[in-house]
Amino acid sequence: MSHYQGIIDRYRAFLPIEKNDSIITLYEGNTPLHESHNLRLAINPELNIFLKFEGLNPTGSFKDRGMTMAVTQAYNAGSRKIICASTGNTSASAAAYAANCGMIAYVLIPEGKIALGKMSQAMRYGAKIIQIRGNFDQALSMVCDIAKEESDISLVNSVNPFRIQGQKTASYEIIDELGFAPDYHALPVGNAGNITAYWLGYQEYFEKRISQSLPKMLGFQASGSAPIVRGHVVKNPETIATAIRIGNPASWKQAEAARDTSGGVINEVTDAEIMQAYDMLASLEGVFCEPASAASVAGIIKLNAQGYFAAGANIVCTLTGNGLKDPDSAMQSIATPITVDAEMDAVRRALEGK
Ligand code: AN7
Repeated sequence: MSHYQGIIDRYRAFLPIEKNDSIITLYEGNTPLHESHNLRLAINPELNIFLKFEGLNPTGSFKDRGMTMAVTQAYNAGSRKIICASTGNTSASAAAYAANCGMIAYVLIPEGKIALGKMSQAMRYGAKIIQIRGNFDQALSMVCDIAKEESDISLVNSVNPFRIQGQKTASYEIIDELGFAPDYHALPVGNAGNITAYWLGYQEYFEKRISQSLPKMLGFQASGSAPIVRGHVVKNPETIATAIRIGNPASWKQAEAARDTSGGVINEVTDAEIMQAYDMLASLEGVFCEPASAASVAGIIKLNAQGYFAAGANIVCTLTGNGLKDPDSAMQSIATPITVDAEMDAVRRALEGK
């Protein structure tokens, strides 16, 4: 078949996949690289700002790139059970890929701290969901222990190297589409798997001379959940961007290495800055991402205000998840629509703002 078959099929030569492996795919990847115009004008007309909209993956987040790899590997190794801790998106993705190949997905989530859309996805895909009275970091520590003790259960958090392998394909797509690597790549940082994966992808294309330069990696944590910025574990992380409410990232060292080797930065953005960028993306550009995703754009707004970027810089921001995931955040701090009688006069008056 010649139609699009997902990231493993497209980038098989760059991935640890055996010839006879059955591929578990939901046709993830191949997401748009949106060239911003109104947003760019609002931030700095001298910058070129591209948005890699990962919210258009099959379960609505970038996790699908990693999950097709992790689940394919587990399935072909004979495993029929997977487990993960999650702030929401990983659980939705794991549940979907497990459903697709008849596996059981166990997910541990922090009670009350995952967005409604993600919770409803994990439930409908049929995951076995356990809510804990605790946070993501505690959930991750527990699932790591369980996977160590139970040899028939495969761990699919990003500590699983196959997740990173899948997620690096987003960098390939960007270079394949632009024809060059951007000068800067900005993304939100939670457990720090994705910044690790993007940096790996950029380095591989550079080493193979497919691209001629490397971007500076710019990672952004929410101020209330910014362990890498602070230089120590945050015991009780808080942020409106629940996806990145993480106080002890598993790939901490790798994120620092990506920052330092690329000459980039890992910085923080406040919840207010995140929500402002979230609003700008939707209302100026027509791109609706979830709050955590907007941390990438909030971050470049902050750096731009400090004079960080030279004119003409090419910047790619990853928008990691879809705005529809989190209707509660969407309905916050915004005027609710008015209701009128179903009569033309009433509707006309409303149109005129009376
Ligand atoms: C929308 O789902 O950790 O730095 O358990 O859902 O690779 O962790 C989600 C993370 C950014 C941070 N944006 O990525 C989970 C989880 C969104 C996310 C991140 C997440 P990493």
